[in-house]
Amino acid sequence: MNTNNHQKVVLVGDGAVGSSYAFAMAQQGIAEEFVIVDVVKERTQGDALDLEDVTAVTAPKNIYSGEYSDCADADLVVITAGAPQKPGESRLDLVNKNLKILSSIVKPVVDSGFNGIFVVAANPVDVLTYATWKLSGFPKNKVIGSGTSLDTARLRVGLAKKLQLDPRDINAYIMGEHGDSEFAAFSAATAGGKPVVELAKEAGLSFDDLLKVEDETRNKAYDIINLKGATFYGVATTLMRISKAILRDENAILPVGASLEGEYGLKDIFIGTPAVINGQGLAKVIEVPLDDREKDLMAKSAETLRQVTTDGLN
Ligand code: 6V0
Repeated sequence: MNTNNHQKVVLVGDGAVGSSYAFAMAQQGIAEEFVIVDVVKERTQGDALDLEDVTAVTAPKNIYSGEYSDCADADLVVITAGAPQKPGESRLDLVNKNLKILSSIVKPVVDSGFNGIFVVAANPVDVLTYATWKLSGFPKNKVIGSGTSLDTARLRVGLAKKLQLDPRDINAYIMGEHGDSEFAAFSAATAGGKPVVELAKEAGLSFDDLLKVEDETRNKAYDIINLKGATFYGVATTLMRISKAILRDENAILPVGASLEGEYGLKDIFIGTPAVINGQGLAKVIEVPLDDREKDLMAKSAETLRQVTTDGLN
C-alpha cells in the first residue's frame, strides 16, 4: 500500500466490465492514479481521454493508458480481461480460453515488481482467482475474487422488491460458486435485526417464494445476456465497492471470492462468502452459520468448482 496517500490502480481488460468499473471509480473519485491496460491499445487510449473528462466534475485524478510495468508501484490490479459468456454459455464453459488469457497477464504483472492486491472478475471467476493465486505466488489474503458480490447484489434487489425494503438494508448473501451452483443463505439473512424468513412470512410469502427469488438471482445473468448481450454495470459497481474497501482500509464485510482455510469444512479453494476486506486485502472470512440444506449446497458448489479447477489447471 502506498503510504503517501497517493493510490494507484491498474485495470487489465478494458471491455464492457472494465470500462464500466473505470467509470465507477472515476465517479466516486477513488484512487489518484488509474491506469488502463488491454491488448487493444486504441480502446485504452480512447477510454483514458473520455474518462479524464469525468475528473473535471468529480475529483482530480490521473487516468492513462499504460503497460504492465505500471503495476510496479500499484496498490491494486483489477483483472477483467477475458471472453464473456455468449447466450447459452455457462461461466464454467469459459475456463480454457480465459485461463490462457489470465496466464498472459499475471506473469508480467508479477514481473513488474507488483506487491499490492489482485482483484479478479473475469469468469469463471472462482477458478480464475485460484489460478491468479497459484500463478502469482502471492499470499492468499492478497488475491480476492469478485465471487458472489454481484449475485448478492442481485439477491438483495430481488428481496427488496418482494419485501418493499431498501436493498441496502437487507443482510443476505449468495454463497458458493459465482455460477449455476450458487445458493442463498436464507437461514442467516436478516433486515433490521429480523430474519428475512420471518419478514417474508409477514409479507404473505412462503419459503418457496424466497426460493423463487434465489432462482431468479441465479438466472439473472442469462436474462440480461439474452436481452443485451452482456452484463457489466452491476459487477463494475461491486468491484468499485471492493476496491474502495481495500484502498480506504475499511474493514468492510463484503461478499467476495475468498480463499478458505477450513471454514465450511473446505480448504484449497476460492469461493463466495462474506469476508472482512481492508488495506491488507482479505483480513478474515466470516463463516456464516448455515443450516443443513445450505451446508449441503455449499459442499456441492465447492465440488463443482473443484472439478473445473482441477481439470482446468492440469
Ligand atoms: P469484453 O467486453 O469482451 O472485454 C474483455 C476485454 O478483455 C477486451 O477489451 C479484450 O481486448 C481484453 N483482453 C482479452 N485478452 C486480453 C489479454 N490477453 N490481455 C489484456 N486484455 C485482454 O468482456 P466483458 O467486459 O463483458 O467481460 C469480461 C469478463 O468479465 C468476462 O470473463 C465475463 O464473463 C466476466 N464477468 C464477470 C462478472 C462477475 O460477476 N465476476 C460479471 C459479468 C462479466
